[in-house]
Amino acid sequence: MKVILSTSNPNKVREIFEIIDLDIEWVVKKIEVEEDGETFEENAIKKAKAAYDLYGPAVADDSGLEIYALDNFPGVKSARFMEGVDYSVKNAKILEMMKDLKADERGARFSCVAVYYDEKPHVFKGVIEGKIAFEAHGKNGFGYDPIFIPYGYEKSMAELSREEKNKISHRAKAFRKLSEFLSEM
Ligand code: ITT
Repeated sequence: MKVILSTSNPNKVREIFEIIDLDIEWVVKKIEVEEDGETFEENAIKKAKAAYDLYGPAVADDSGLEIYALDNFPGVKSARFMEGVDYSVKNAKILEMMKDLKADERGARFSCVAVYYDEKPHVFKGVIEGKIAFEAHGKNGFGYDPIFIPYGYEKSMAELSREEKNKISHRAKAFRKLSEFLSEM
C-alpha cells in the first residue's frame, strides 16, 4: 500500500517512521496549506485532505505545545510563533514570558492529531502532560522539547533518547492508534 506523508518537518518524518512499523510505501510530500483552523484537528484534516486531493490516501499531523498559564499559547500557532527564528530563541522567549510563574503554575501539554485521509478523515489523538522547565536542557528531539518536562520525569523531552520519547510522546500515542487502524485495513 502506498500512502502520502504530508509534512515539511523532517523531524516529524523521522519520528513517525520510528513509531510506525508497517509494510507501507511512504511518499513524503511538502504541500503548502494555510493552517488557519482553530484546532489541531481542523488543521490536521486540512493538511491530509490537501494531500489526498492531489495524490490519494494521505497522512498528516498537526501538533503543538499548550501552556495553561498562557491561555494555551502557542497552541495551533506553535510553528508560526516567531516564525523563522531559531528554537533556542523561541524557547528563551517563552521562559522569559514565564519567569514569574512558580513550579506549580507551569503546567503544559503537547498535543498531536494524526489524520489518515482516504475519502474521509480518520482522526487519532495523543497528548502528553507535563510542565515548562525554568531553563532549556538537552539536544535531542526538536522544537519545544528542551523546555518541556513530561509528567513523572525530572528531565526535559530533549534529554530523553529517541526511544524514550517515542514511548511516551503525543505523536507516539496518536500514531500508534493510526498504525493499528492501518494494520487492520
Ligand atoms: P507540517 O505542518 O509541515 O507537518 P510543522 O512543523 O509546521 O510541519 P505543525 O504545524 O504541526 O508542524 O507545528 C507543530 C509545531 O509544534 C512544530 O513546528 C514544533 O514547534 C512544535 N512541536 C510539535 N511536536 C513537537 C515535538 O514532538 N517536540 C517539540 N516541539 C513540537
